[in-house]
Amino acid sequence: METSVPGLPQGLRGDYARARPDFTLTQDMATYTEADHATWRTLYERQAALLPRHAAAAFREGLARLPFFAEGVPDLARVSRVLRAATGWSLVAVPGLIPDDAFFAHLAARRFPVTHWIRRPEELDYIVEPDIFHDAFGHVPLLAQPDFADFLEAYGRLGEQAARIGALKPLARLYWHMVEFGLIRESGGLRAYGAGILSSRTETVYATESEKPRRLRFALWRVLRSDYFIDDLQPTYFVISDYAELFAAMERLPELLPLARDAAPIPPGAAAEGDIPHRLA
Ligand code: HBI
Ligand code: FE
Repeated sequence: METSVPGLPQGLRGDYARARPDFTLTQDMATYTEADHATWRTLYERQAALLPRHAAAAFREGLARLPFFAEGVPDLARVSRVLRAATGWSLVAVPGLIPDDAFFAHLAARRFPVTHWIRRPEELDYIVEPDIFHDAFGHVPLLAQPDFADFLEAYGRLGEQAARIGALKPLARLYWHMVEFGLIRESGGLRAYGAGILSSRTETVYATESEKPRRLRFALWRVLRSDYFIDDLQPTYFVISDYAELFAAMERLPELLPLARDAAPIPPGAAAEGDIPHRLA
């Protein structure tokens, strides 16, 4: 289904014609085949085996609130009931990536957009566009963590402001590095909480154990200028000590966004002045 929607790349897989003006659509559980549920279970079981050693405690705690995730593609309305009770967040089904302004508006209202389709069996290990496994398995568990839930709403609120001053790029970097590929230092060592990491078998191990990538202490000004690859393992990861650090950083964004918009980007994997390395124990 080829589609062309202003603000989106060409050729996205989802059925955008079926979406409402806010890009939401109704998830129809009857449309998932047994193969879809089997794909979900295979991906779930692969990742579940890695979580005790590699995933942040908050991710594991969030997932424990969703035991039905082990059974197959989840009913988003059922997940929303659990999330609303925890942090007031809910999920909305979307056809896939949606334009920035719609995306920010949903986050600002504590609604997380979740792609309704799942990848094909032959795409098990790598997929270009986020599917329901990336969005629901990767992003949802942390929405039950109060500080992270607050941060993501605040992030959404800043999106509208950033769009007005042409500073979406630094904001997208913040999302990429700290929502998709964030690491956290816990008593048990270095753990992953980012959705892009925890929805990928290879990156879950690489991000937390490989000697190859650069790992730096989270610093907002550094992250806002740090460019990234979208189709490879990350050469640089940023490490927080707690999720409140992310929420606290939001109050400096209005001041830093225009500066980061005009600053020279830091290439993926490069070192920069003032970097504080996080050393693997
Ligand atoms: N749309 N459905 C969906 N999911 C995302 O994660 C997403 C998006 N649109 C834009 C976007 N992310 C990024 O540009 C954010 O940095 C805003
Ligand atoms: Fe994502």
